[in-house]
Amino acid sequence: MQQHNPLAIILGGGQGSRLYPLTEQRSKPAVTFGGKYRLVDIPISNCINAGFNHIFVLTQFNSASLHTHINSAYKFDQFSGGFVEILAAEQTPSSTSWFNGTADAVRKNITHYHPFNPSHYIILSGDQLYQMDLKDFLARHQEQQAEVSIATTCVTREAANELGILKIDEHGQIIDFLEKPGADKDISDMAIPEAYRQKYNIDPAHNYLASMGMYIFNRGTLESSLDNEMLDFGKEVIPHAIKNLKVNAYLYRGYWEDIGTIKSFYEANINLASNLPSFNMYDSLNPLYTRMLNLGPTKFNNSEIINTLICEGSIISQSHIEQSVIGVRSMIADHVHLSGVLMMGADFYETEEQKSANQKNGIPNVGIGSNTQIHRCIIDKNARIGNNCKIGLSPNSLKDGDYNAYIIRDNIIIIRKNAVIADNTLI
Ligand code: ADQ
Ligand code: ADP
Repeated sequence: MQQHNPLAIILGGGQGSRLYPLTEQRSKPAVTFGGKYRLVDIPISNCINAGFNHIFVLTQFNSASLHTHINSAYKFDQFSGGFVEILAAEQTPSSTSWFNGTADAVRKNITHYHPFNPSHYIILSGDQLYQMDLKDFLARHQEQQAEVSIATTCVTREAANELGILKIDEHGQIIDFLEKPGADKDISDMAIPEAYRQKYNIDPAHNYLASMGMYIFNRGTLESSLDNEMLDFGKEVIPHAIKNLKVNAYLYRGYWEDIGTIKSFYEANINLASNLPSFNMYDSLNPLYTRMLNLGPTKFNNSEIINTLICEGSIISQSHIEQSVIGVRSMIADHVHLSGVLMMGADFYETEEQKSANQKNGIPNVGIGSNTQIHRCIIDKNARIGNNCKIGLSPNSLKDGDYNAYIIRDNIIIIRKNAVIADNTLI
């Protein structure tokens, strides 16, 4: 491979409104995932596993929790020279506004990249689940002598609605691009050519090539592509590059999931607990890094656990848990029944004094009280759920909306961070 010194830029999110209320108090990259990770750990781990350890994360909302996580999780030794640094939107003498789109976010921070003298910029999205060999992505970019490369995946017509769709010729050259065509537009002429499909053995149901929102730019190419007023990669910079530059489509064949909505976030988490998860967290060559916690092993007292992930430091007593992901420091009392629950866990343990005070004040302890049953629910951190509650057991009666302690979206109940759900509550 040729010499290179790539700089990774992770687009850490606009407001994250589609993941609300999980993004009420934290930025999207800081949302927890798999009970012990944060979303940002995924692109950062892919970079580190490729040996790309100059990493910036761009964000603009609620970045305090993200700072805490990144500062405690990613410490490089002085010899590697690696770093993960957050660039939050800031006012400067030349710019007083927020980031107005992905390209604007990258442009506004350009002076921060120069000291590292990058050969390439690798732009990654902060809310996707995948394991890509980014070394291979860069190697193909160099081999093709491209100025820009776009990572792509094959999708169905339905999935194409909300993605950037690339039209290629039978040699794989990109000839057109359409950002998020929607359901009504006739895009049949954008379908992958038969010869290309056969060459790569592509399932005929997945006959559109979608941009994964991940790009490699040569250094000069990115800087000149942003030397204008364009605000967004998908809507402006990429279509313009396709018309004017040598742009290569990199075909990625592994698992990839955009986890920007509550529904896709919930399903991607619960899938981790299935018999054969789509995302492999047990690959010693591609570990998923996160913050180390000094927690005791999880303790099960006479419980039944089926297809479930349970993270460190939890105590579970005489309960039945299935198809669920249970985060760190989860306290689950007697005779609880959980199915399809993503419980994010807790930031702290309560002392015996705190528990007595809770009892005096009629507040449940952090965790889940006895005899409670919960189905299809996301429980954010430090929530207090009382005894004898029935949550989500009648999915047909759930109505989307904001009910203070919890909200309902796509038939999924989301209990807010620090929320209190009193004994005997029915949702
Ligand atoms: P989207 O993901 O819909 O489509 P966008 O909303 O621009 O595009 O978000 C891209 C990434 O940037 C996300 O991780 C988002 O959180 C982050 N982001 C958005 N605004 C930001 C801002 N102001 N500052 C920092 N980060 C910000 C894109 C492409 C499509 C492609 C899909 C694949 O435009 O062509 O198909 O990704 O998911
Ligand atoms: P989130 O994890 O919800 O994004 P933060 O990262 O800001 O939020 O909060 C987690 C940190 O705050 C952890 O380090 C945790 O130890 C600490 N913390 C939060 N609430 C409490 C509390 N009530 N008591 C003790 N520590 C807490």
